[in-house]
Amino acid sequence: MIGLGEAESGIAQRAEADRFLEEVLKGLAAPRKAISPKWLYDARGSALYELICEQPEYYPARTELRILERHAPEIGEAIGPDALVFEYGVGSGRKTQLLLAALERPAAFVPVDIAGEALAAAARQLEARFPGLPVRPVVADFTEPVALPGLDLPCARRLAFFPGSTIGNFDPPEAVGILRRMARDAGPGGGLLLGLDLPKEAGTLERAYDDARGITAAFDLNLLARIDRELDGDFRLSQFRHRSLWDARLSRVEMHLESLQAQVVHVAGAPFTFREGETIHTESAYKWEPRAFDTLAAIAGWQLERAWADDRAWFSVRLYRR
Ligand code: AVI
Repeated sequence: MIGLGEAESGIAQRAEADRFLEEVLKGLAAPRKAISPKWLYDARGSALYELICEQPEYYPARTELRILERHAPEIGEAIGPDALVFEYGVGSGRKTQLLLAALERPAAFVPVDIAGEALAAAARQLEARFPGLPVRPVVADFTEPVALPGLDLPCARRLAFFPGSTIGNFDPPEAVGILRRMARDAGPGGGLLLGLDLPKEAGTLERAYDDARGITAAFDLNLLARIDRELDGDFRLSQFRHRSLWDARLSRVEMHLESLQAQVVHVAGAPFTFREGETIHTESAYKWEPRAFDTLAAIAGWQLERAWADDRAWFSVRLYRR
């Protein structure tokens, strides 16, 4: 694995813990409390996210998978042979397997993720499924502007793969930064295959982020459990509830944790006061009109080449070229 040795990995983990503390203290002290969604994904959070993807209300995962299944041959043809594929963030691996199976002679696969263990497991699974395919995992935070190793692997073209509508979890300026970084990684003539969730009726969107079984609520509340465990917090989970809200003006679903009473919570010894009904904003999921997103992608150097959607036009898989 292209990544860190044991000592460096210990240092990296401590730096990550410091950043978590710093961001939580800053986010809870802000006039409108907010914590970045990236902290939702500890081991339990990642497992809960996989479960969310199986809930009937959470349409994005299965809709994207169906588009990839249905159009795999055309997608493979549009990308072309001998492609070196980068994937930013590892998921359950089903989409990756579909893509790699659709490609003619993929040159290599380079998954990029901050979670080293999940990355190594995903790499082993792919090596078993595609014998002979070079798989070179890179432990890195893809939201940071760091150049990737693995760019020197021989190939006819490079493809950045960014499924799941994860781009929707970033505010537009951050999204441009990430798309620019991918454009740099892909190089001239490179491609970007991206999953994009589209705006739709408010109820459908709010239910997708607040399923009846309470899996999304558990995923959101797990952030407080993580703060208690890792940052010496004293959040009482029973005193907060999960909420999902569609903001039509900003075209985004927001996840919030709402305080059920006036209370004081401590993190690493620092007190934070909550009013009854006050919330911590924990995630935004932007739902982009395709044309508006293409304009954003163009700012980062990407031109739309092809797009595929489901019959209801709820989700789009888009191929861009540099
Ligand atoms: C990872 N990301 C694309 C998911 C989304 O739909 O925004 C995260 C998620 N949050 C709640 N449900 C799913």
